[in-house]
Amino acid sequence: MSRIVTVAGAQLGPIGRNDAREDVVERLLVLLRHGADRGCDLVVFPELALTTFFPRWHSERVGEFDHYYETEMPSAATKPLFDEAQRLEVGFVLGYAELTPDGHRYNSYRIVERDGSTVATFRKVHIPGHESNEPDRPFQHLERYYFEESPDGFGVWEAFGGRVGAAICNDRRWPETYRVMGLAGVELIVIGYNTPLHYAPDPTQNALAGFHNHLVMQSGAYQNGTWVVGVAKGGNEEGVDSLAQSVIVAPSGQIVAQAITTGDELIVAECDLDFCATYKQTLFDFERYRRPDVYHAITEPKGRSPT
Ligand code: CDT
Repeated sequence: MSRIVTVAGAQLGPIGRNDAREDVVERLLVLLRHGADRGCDLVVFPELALTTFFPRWHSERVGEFDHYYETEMPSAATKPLFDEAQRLEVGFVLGYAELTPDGHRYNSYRIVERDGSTVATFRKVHIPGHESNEPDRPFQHLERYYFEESPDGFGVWEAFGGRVGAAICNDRRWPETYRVMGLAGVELIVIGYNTPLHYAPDPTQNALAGFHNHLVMQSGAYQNGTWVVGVAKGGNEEGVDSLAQSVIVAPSGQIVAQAITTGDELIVAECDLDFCATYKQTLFDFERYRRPDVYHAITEPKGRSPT
């Protein structure tokens, strides 16, 4: 049986701070139907795909921004997306801000199968930026004010005929993200991101944003023998330029599809999950070649290791 999964990265352009959820969902539906027309099994949307990237603003109380969070999924506004995807028999991955009934706030990714069933809800592990207002910045990156770190870590789930994992934005920069999922046999990792092109703590990195984006996803794919789908919310959103350049990366580390705009755009690739074995059973045969006996510093508590 073929294990080819046709995957779309559904890149989004900017979402305004006052855009209605219903209007955003209409944009998602256009991309979803476009994906169905191109024979896709799975359409991957970016991080925080229903709202503007609100951590760029400070609010006196976190609760002032409750309207940017989802308290149920699907909600009345997002149900049309779930219904249409099920009708079209297309799976999808949706990024949103989650406010749980007991008051926890997560940056979340819902993975939905072609039959409408929920595969998993992944919560962002590495939360970047800062905890309190820093008015000297041209814009804030207050993710550490608005979101908690996932208590669950990374998962790999049986879905779409293979082993699927997820990460969100800053997670993609960390090698442990891919390796933890690689150790669980991941074959397809979906990643959504919002990456401002200006990095206030060290603007010398600005010119390298596109390079670093591809560097980490290509190396993560190659070193773990997995497909990686990286999907941006790009363009100029409320005055802040964000990286686009969504990509689909093969287990060889090669980019097989890339967005050419900074707006709503679908990129598509036929991902042969059996191609993962080409790398998992040779150069990166973990059972044969890894040396976890000398990697202990990786899981030691924070702080410089003596070795
Ligand atoms: N959304 C997100 O995680 N963005 C970060 C921005 C850099 S940290 C201020 C990223 O790693 O792309």
